[in-house]
Amino acid sequence: MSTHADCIFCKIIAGQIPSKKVYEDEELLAFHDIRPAAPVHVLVVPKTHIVNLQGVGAEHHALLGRMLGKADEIAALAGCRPGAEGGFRVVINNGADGGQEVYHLHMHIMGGPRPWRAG
Ligand code: DGP
Repeated sequence: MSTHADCIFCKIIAGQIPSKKVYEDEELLAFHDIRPAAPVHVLVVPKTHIVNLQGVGAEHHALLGRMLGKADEIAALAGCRPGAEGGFRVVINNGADGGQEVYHLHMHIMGGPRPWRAG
């Protein structure tokens, strides 16, 4: 597993910075966003340090698929409502033009009753 000493999400994964955990397995961690943009706002991160989707290698395709495949389960654990009346948004920001602030790949899951501010 690759970690970066100065990466805030690697520190959360290592337990060096506290977080409100929603889900954890051997490859992924999900925790509540510190600056929620929706009533439910969690981040799903791979435990291995991947910067973002730019230049991601084929060796990570299965892991990326798992992140998406786990989205519904993690959204439910976090409190997103099920079914057509509920649902959630998934966002991955990449690079400066993509508005990425933390350079450890993370998938935002946002949900809960509208209106909420994320466009
Ligand atoms: P992005 O713009 O996609 O890189 O979003 C980074 C998100 O990470 C932002 O919504 C705030 C969140 N965040 C930054 N630092 C921390 C932290 O220390 N703890 C938690 N829980 N979230 C953080």
